[in-house]
This record gives sequence, C-alpha cells and structure tokens, in this order.
Amino acid sequence: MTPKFQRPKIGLIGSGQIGGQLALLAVQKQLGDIVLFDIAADMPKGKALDISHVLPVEGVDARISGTSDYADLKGSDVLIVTAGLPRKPGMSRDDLLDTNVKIMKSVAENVKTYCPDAFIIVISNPLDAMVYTMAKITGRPKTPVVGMAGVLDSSRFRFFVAERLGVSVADVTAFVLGGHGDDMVPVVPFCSVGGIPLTQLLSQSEIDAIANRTRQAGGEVVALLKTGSAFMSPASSAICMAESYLRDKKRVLPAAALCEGEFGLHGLHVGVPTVIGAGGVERILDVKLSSSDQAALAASAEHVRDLVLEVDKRL
Ligand code: TXD
Repeated sequence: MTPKFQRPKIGLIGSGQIGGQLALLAVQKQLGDIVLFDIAADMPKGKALDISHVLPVEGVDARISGTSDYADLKGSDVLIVTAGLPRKPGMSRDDLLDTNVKIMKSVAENVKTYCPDAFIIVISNPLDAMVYTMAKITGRPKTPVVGMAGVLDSSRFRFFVAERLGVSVADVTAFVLGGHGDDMVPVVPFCSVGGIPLTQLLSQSEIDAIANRTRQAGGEVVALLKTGSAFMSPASSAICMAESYLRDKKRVLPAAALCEGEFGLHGLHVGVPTVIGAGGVERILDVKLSSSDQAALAASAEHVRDLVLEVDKRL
C-alpha cells in the first residue's frame, strides 16, 4: 500500500566530505529520506549505513540509502550536488574548472534524465561555472537551479564581525553577493548588528580587514587542512537552502541565481539576494546598491562571464 504521506526525497550527488555532512545534517533536521550517490563504488552505501545507525540516537525515522546508480535518484524533490574535485593548497577555485566541468556535464545529463522535477542546489567549484553547466545541460536555468556560495560567504563575514565585536552571531546580518571568488562583494550597507549599521560599530579599516578575510576564508581552511577544503560550513549552508525549499520558508538568502536584468545582469547565475521557497528561487530582490557596490558586483559578474565562456568551450 502506498503511504498517504511520503517523506521528501533528498538526493546527494557526491558523497564525499561535504556529501556525508549533508546527509547527517539532513537527518538531524528531519528533512526526509536520503539517497547518497557517488561513482566511488560502495562508499555511498557505507556512509548510508553509518548514518542509518545515527537514526535511533537522534530519534529520527528516515530511509537512508547509498548507490552508484542514477536511477535510484528518481523522484528526488531536491538534489544537492558536490560531485567534483576540491582544492589543494595553492590552488584557486578556477583551477578546478577543466576537471569539474567534465564531471558536472555528466551529472547534469543524468539529472536531466532521472530527476526532471528536482530543485537543484549546486555546491561544486568553481561554483558559478558549475551552476551554469547544470542549468545549461538540464535546460532548467531559472527557478529550479541555484548555487550555494553566498550563504557560506555571508556566514563567514557574520562570524568575523561577531568575533570582533564580541556579540552573538544570531544578531549579525550580512550579505555577500557576486561570484564565489576573490572578487566576492560584502555589501556593507546591508550588514547590521542587532539592526545597527555595521559602519557605526567598526571603522572602515576594520570592515575592510573582515571583508578581505572573508574573501580568503576558503583558502585559509584549505591551507590548514592540507588535504581537502571546507566541508562542514558548506554543508550547513546548503542544508539551510534545502530546508527553505522543502518547508517553503521563503528565506531571504544570497545565492547564485539566474539574473535576467536584475542588478543590470543578463543571462548569468550570480550571487544575489533570493527568496527560496517551495517554488525554488521564487524571487530575486533587485535592490539598489551603492555605486561602488554596484561596480564591484558588475566586475565580479564579468569574472563569472569569463568562466562561462571557458565552460562553453568545453561543453
Ligand atoms: O561554497 C562552495 N560552493 C564551496 C564548494 C565550498 C567548499 C567546497 N566546494 C567544492 O565542493 C569543492 O571545491 C569541490 O568541488 C566540491 C566537493 O567538495 P568535497 O570536499 O565534498 O570533495 P570530496 O570529498 O572529494 O567529494 C567529492 C565527491 C567524491 O566522493 C567523488 O567520488 C565524487 O565527488 N565524484 C563524483 N560523484 C558523482 N559523479 C561523478 N562524475 C563524480 N566524480 C567525482
């Protein structure tokens, strides 16, 4: 008998460092059933079994499975894609493009076949190029495809502000927009501490230092880990987006979404303020930026456009 109510189905394409964290966080937030997919034979099954052993401890009922067969992802409500290589010390995110665009092309072709209705959150780097690849190959550019970077970059900025001011992270809001690279744009006028503009609490040089540390934060973690890149904070950030979709929370979140005129950008997935609900990327909040922030966003978007041109040469 088909149950009257089905739990949502979450497909994780890539079951490595971030993939495993995604599965654990999804269980802890009781988001639904989880399928871990990877081309590495057996590993997704091993992680699925390990996380199934978490269920009694957390008091959560869910089906967790692992597979290397894309057909097992059929019917997924949301897909979170981490398939691809991570950075090694000294590498830029863009250095991953050659290898990861091939991987993302293969993933996207299978997603198009098996999961035509899923909301797709792309994490793999170089993020902006990988979101474009997914959108182009699946032919689903607007509401169902989004990239996770802005939530993470904004969280890093928020943490550094809270640490510097000795306040709760819960009271620090921030938006980091643009590409997920060294030219990302912390929009300082949108940053506040308990509603107080950040500019009233920190000097320009202190804010600049935090902005620069935010831009370099991924590389800072890579240099310390020596093997691999950040995985807990990216997973947490993507689960925040998936939860907003699955529970129709309509969170206002910075994310790489298709701009069709917003912020003067056309035909690019760039980090912008989005509203994420049951309709996926339901809206982009096309708000007015200062002339300097608008210029910085445009410059960052040009870098994204360059990456897209490189992707097109390889598709
Ligand atoms: O903010 C962000 N968006 C970034 C994203 C934050 C941190 C890390 N970022 C990127 O995510 C990173 O640069 C990588 O490109 C991805 C995944 O990072 P992760 O740390 O999870 O890498 P792992 O542990 O190597 O896992 C990648 C998995 C691994 O198990 C491979 O076997 C698998 O991807 N893989 C594939 N799965 C499916 N299909 C194919 N073709 C494939 N190729 C490799």
